[in-house]
Amino acid sequence: MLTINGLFAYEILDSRGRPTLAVEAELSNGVRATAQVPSGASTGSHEAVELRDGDAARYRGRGVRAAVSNVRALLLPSVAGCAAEDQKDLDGRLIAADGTASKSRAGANAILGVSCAVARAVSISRGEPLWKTLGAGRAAILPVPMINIFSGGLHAGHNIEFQDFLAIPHGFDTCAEALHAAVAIHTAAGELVQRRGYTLTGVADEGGWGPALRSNEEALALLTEAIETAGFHPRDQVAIAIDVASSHFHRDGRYHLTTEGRALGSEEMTGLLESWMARYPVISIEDGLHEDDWSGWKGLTERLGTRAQLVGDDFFTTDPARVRRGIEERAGNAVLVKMNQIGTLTETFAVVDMARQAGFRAVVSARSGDTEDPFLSDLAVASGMGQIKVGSVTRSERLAKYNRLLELEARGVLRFPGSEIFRGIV
Ligand code: 2PG
Ligand code: MG
Repeated sequence: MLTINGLFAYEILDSRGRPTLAVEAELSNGVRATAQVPSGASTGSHEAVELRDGDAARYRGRGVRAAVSNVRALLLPSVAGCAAEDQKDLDGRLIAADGTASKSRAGANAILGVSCAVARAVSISRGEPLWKTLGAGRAAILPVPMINIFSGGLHAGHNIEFQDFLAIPHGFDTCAEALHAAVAIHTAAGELVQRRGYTLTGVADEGGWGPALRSNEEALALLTEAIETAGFHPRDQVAIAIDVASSHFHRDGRYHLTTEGRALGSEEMTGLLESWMARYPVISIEDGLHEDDWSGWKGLTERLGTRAQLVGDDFFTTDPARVRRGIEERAGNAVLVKMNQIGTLTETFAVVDMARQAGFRAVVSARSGDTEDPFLSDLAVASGMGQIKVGSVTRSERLAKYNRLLELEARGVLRFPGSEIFRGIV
């Protein structure tokens, strides 16, 4: 039996230059493997707790030395000598060692690092690709990427309110062709905004363009035009997804579209999204309403649910209990899956399996603060849900994930489902 021999954790920096953890696991056969932990900026208030030191003298309080020492002092004693291949047992022990509902004692960042490092060490020990170990028999497929072209909100200095305008290159036979289309659209979009007189100074948090556009709708119009300019058919080949991230501009019961000089209620927001779906090839809307607006979400789903993927990110926070409620109350019809929102692989897969059984779609997602670790690509493949969201096609923490997908496709074992994933809405 393969058992856990040791854990070694250290502080590293994420793509924003903020501290996060790397955790190395060593198994009884001497195999060692490391996993790096991602970190969000537009976080949902129901996420598991990312433990930060709070020492203002280091990284403005964002250091993770306490989480690092928790790996050795708190988590290792509860898993040392335990079976490495029983992920459920391992994660159960980590959750018990922490002992809080929000994982605030050890830190979800510390726990996730251990959960992922052990899984990777097991895959190396078995001589199999990580996705195979993670999938544990689930039908694996390559995911269709959802690629950031324009950023707003918290990821681009609040230029516009909506956070993400993304291309979904689904009408292609291979993942490589889908990525080729995404790069062409990203380039065309950059040229287009410059021709319209906007200045582009570098890239936003996830590698997309972050121009100070006049309105949210302008981003949709420009993206649609960029898809055409790059030579693709909007909707049939390349559709649009938006991450409204609406909790982050919701105050006193209203959605404040400051750039547009108006504040909307839930129903008006739903109406606005519906009108944009009619004018632009939008097939996926993430966090269209506030994370605690359950009745608004039910109305949104009733009105748009047969025509669009309505994704809960801050709304579901990869929490099995919240996803179950969404399924029962018909609030939303898709889940954004972020490992660090919940803190273990076992709970992450619980959400994936729950989504699949309920006929929900699922999008496996990176964080805006990410690392060069490509773990996420194998997770997306293993999930079998056919969608991944990593950010744009620049910045190496993003490319590490796409390049892993390209490698997996080149090896010729996995199928790319393309448009099949969006049957009924494209
Ligand atoms: C999101 C993510 C990724 P963050 O809102 O979907 O784009 O952002 O990691 O900042 O929560
Ligand atoms: Mg989001």
